[in-house]
Amino acid sequence: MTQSATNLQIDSARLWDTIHETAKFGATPKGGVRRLTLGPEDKQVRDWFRNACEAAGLEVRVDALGSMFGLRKGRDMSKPPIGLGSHLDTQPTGGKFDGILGTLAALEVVRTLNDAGIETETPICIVNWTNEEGSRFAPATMASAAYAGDYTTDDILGRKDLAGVSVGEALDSIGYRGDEAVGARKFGAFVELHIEQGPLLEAENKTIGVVDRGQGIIWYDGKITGFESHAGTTPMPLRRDALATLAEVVLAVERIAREHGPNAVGTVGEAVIAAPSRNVIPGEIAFTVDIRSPDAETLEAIDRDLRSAIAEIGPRRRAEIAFDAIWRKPPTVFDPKLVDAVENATRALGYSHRRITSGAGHDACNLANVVPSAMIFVPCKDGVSHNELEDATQADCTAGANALMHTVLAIAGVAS
Ligand code: HGY
Ligand code: MN
Ligand code: MN
Repeated sequence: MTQSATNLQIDSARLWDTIHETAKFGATPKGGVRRLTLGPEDKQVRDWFRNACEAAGLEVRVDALGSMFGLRKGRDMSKPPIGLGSHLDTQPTGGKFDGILGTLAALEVVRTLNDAGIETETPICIVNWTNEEGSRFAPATMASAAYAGDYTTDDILGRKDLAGVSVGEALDSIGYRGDEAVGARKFGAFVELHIEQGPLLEAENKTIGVVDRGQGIIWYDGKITGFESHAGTTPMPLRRDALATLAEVVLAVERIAREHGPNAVGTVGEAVIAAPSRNVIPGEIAFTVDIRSPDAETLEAIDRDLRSAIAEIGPRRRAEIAFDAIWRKPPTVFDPKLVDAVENATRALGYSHRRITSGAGHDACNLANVVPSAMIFVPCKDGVSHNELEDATQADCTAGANALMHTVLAIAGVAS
């Protein structure tokens, strides 16, 4: 018996149970999730996801970078499927919703269509993209970026983590180096549901964010070389202190981002002293910088100002500062027609909503370069994410999944 698609609603309790069931893979004592890409916890959730997809009748394939695809047949298999999904890997201090909501909501859409006996005109394909977070291996969103042609598969397979393990070795260690060529699978469109990871929707009491743009991002790897020497015997004027030099760089990042605000941010998220010891003046430090703005010119201006600040700090502190941009993601403009489809589905469902720019990077921002793409946001508590306190409500997650489902139905069409 086919239920009418018009008033179809996802199974809220089942989605909520799924989110909390999979949160046990990498669960942390503080109630978060630590599931670094291609590690043992990621394998656990991948195996769970594969089984759930197969139980829902999907044909599951894995590509050469481990991205997972679950295909649900449509009446007209000659048409490229509509893609929906996100990522299952997390930050070291991750939460239960970042990426996970979008991937599990995609599964819930399939489960709901199955229960209702609805066949779509166009096939649909749910996706778990490998390594969206970019914490263990840089850059972030690497697999969808390779899918979109920004990197070769071999380049990404060779990227190494701090322990010197390559992406290829990590894929093999969990058995997820698939045989599908990266980018071979084409989509007719791609839609990603995600928590906002910012404060706007909650502050304005809006249920849905209709995402029309995404910030541009530049990531840098930096290395400061000073000179190790005795903390007790080296007079202050003679020191070449790499950590004190980094302190000036950190404050420059903050100052320059503020100067280019309000739509600009800058972060030094990693700093590793090569051979730390409390009575040795740090001689070598590796660090990272992340800058973002929705405006391409602002991003370039921050880049210029950062480089000139570093050119001044280094010589004055008699330290060499190597500073290389390793990832440049221009600002994203999502497909206007697909964004309208999200807004129409949201309005038809009666959810409060607003247009919004994504502050975070997402796989959909890469897909947008090769296929019409859009995103749907729901609020998260206090706008907090990349923190174990990350939280969202069942009602908002349900609303997001319903908006996702009706957007997909609108573009895929209902055959029966
Ligand atoms: O960094 C980002 O924006 C994403 O959350 N990985
Ligand atoms: Mn994410
Ligand atoms: Mn994230």
